[in-house]
Amino acid sequence: MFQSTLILALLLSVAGFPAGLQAAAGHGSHGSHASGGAAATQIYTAVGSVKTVDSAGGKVFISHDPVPALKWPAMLMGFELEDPALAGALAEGDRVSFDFRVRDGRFIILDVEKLR
Ligand SMILES: [Cu+2]
Repeated sequence: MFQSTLILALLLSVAGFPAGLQAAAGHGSHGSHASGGAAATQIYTAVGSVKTVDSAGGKVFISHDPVPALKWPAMLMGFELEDPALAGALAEGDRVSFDFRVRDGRFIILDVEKLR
């Protein structure tokens, strides 16, 4: 009786270690753009230069500056536009600040603002 109580107490203390130690989402190399699923609802902001606008596909390729919150280096990558109409306001060479969300390995721009 005493022993099983002691074991239970030990189990509880082991289970109580800090649970916040999740691995950071790995961006991987420039090519892979892997993402963790932990922060699906978080919105990130980045700055970059528009390289290609795919209006029909609702996508835009942006050469973005580093994104410290995601441990991303600067790189050229594709983003989807949550509202494809956003593509109409963008042109190659635009310097933009944009908000995006990471969901299921996809990078979805919610809002774009032209700089200067
Ligand atoms: Cu990137």
